[in-house]
Amino acid sequence: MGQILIISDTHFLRKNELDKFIASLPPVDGIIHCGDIYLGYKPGDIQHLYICKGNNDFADIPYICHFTIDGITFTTTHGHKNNYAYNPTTLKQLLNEYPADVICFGHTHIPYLYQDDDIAIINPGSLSLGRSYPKKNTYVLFDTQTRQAHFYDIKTREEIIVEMQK
Ligand SMILES: [Mn+2]
Repeated sequence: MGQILIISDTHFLRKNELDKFIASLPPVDGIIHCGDIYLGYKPGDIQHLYICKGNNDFADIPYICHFTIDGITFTTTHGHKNNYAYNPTTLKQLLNEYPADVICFGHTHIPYLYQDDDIAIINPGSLSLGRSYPKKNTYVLFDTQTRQAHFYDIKTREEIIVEMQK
């Protein structure tokens, strides 16, 4: 059963803390980071990482990433441009140029899940500076077989329910 880790807005979590978190999970087939990683990040720092550039990132990384893991195609972008993060369904505009099964974004630090027949849109929330109420720092494990996103609280490691938007 394949799993893809989706995280975002790790901000002040340092590389060793991020490494420790990743090592605490069962092996995953890929790691998607939706932007705003630690200061000083350099491409290649973390293996199997697909990262797009956030408004707090200075490394040479792309604003939009488009890639396939386990037969599932992802388009990712941080979401601070074009107000995407605050109107997530407008991210569908990217599909013309970057066709995908799943779009991932970040920036709001609030978990989000949209699903229709064509696309899933996912914001995993922030791993270190959650802004949901009650406040939780969260991540997503995406099951490549069922194509379902499962959200987890990093503190308790319990699954949390994120209401699906339609
Ligand atoms: Mn941001």
